[in-house]
Amino acid sequence: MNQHISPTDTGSSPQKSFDVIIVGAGFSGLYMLHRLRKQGLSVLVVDAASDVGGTWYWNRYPGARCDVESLSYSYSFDDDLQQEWNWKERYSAQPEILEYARHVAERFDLRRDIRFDTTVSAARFEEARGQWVIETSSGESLCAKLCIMATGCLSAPRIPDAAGLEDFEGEYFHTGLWPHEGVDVAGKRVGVIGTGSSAIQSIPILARDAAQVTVFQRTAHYSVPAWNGPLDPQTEKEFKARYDEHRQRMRENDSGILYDLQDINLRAAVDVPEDLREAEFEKRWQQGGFNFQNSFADLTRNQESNDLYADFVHRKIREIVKDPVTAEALCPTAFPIGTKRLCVDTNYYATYNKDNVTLVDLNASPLQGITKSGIRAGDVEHEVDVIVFATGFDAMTGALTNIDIKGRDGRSLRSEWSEGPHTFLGLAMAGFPNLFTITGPGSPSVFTNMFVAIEQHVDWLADCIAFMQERDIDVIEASIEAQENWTAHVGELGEETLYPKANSWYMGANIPGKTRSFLAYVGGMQVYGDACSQVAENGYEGFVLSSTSATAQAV
Ligand code: NA7
Repeated sequence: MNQHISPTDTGSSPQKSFDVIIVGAGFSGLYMLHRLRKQGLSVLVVDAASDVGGTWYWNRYPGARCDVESLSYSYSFDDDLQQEWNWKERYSAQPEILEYARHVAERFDLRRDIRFDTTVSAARFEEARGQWVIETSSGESLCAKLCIMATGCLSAPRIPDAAGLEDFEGEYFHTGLWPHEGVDVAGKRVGVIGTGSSAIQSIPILARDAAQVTVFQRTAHYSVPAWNGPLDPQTEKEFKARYDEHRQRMRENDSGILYDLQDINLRAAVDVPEDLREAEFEKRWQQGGFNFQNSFADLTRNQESNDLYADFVHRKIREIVKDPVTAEALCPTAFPIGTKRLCVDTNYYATYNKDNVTLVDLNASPLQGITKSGIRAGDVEHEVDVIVFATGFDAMTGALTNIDIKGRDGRSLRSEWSEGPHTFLGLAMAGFPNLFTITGPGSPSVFTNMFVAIEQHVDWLADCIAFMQERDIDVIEASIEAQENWTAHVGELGEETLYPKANSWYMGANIPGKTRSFLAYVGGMQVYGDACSQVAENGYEGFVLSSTSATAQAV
């Protein structure tokens, strides 16, 4: 595939034509570059950011931290890398994860093939040339035979329409676009809009530093304690001694995550006597993190069991939060627990016991808009100096539909997805030849440890591209039949769960006007990985492969 293209040296040359262009220099893009380079391909990565890291480059809000434990949330592809890198805490904070991304970029000499500060505005497939043409915001055109969107699941931040924001005389920030120099809130009055994971992580830190924090809550979210702390060197040593085995177990379970005890309790919560059930909830609560969800097997499938989980957390909230009105407002009731991503916190609920923290329940006092000096909810104006929009993302599809992607015959991905995304395996779309997505909609992505999902996709894609190289295949495209069958399957699996009961970003329901659909594959990482392997073993069944070369082998 690369014989017509000169070797890449993007650092110094104005080269504009490549075998592969990868959009995004987060953990997907970095590993994809590493793999494809080893296959002798000329590869360029472009990213809007000024450095590597993707999500972890942008999300620098106070308290930003991964909700998957450090020893699991990292690459497994290089044993020296995983042995040598030492994590500081049980759950890594954003600066450390960003440092890890930088370390990987250095270690594998990746930067020379990455063009930073380059936003991709459009990508179109030119059928006659068999090339993707990538337009950047600087007006430059780049082209490549293959285009891989490594654009992330939570990378299109969204500030909701807030009447009057333009008149606000203070400062405002979105958590996902936090200034790199930080924000000094000392002595200031801060208003936080939103109570999802980003808010739940940042509120305790803001409350420590600011004079006053007022939290504007539309929907109370469930959070479990992280019990974060320094990573015990002995634990790390023992884990690393069996890293390969642990990684294999991660790939072979639904969530891609390992826990201390565990694993998932296979009984249904409703089938267990109350005292044993309480003991199980309590044990998992004391372990911290997502393991709480594994107390029983039917959390997201049985409303009756789900209610028992919810009741346990409600009681915890009432125990922690001293003011009964605030405690009641913090008890989530609008959706089954677990159907919006569970938050993992450090002192979130206890923060409401501080004198300088106030909760405004937007159900009782709806958000009216922003004034010159604050936020109006109901008939009260709350004066603030800083507004923090912890209002989330156009998740799963936003980073892709923000790019004007045009496939065969000029068809637009935005239009094709106006009623929800249709993909084959979350990897490819019919009508968009030689275009791939890493952790795209319809793949497990956010339902698993992202590193497990990323490595599985990148490995699969690298093998697929090697297959194309070996056989002189120029064009690969998902068939419409395979795509529609897969999309229906993703939706059907979702409908068997309680997830559709929540207005969550998993369902596309957090964005006004976005069609409600099930955006990720809920069948588990291993089942999904097997399905991908099967497709490859059957000669990329479900894809149409073609070649312009007379020497190409039939497939
Ligand atoms: P989330 O989880 O989408 O949370 C966004 C929050 O912002 C949520 O509480 C929303 O309330 C709230 N929101 C959004 N729009 C509005 C308006 N217009 N008015 C009031 N409140 C609003 O985003 P995060 O950044 O916290 O977390 C995203 C993921 O990153 C998280 O799941 C982890 O995986 C890491 P709503 O619930 O929609 O009523």
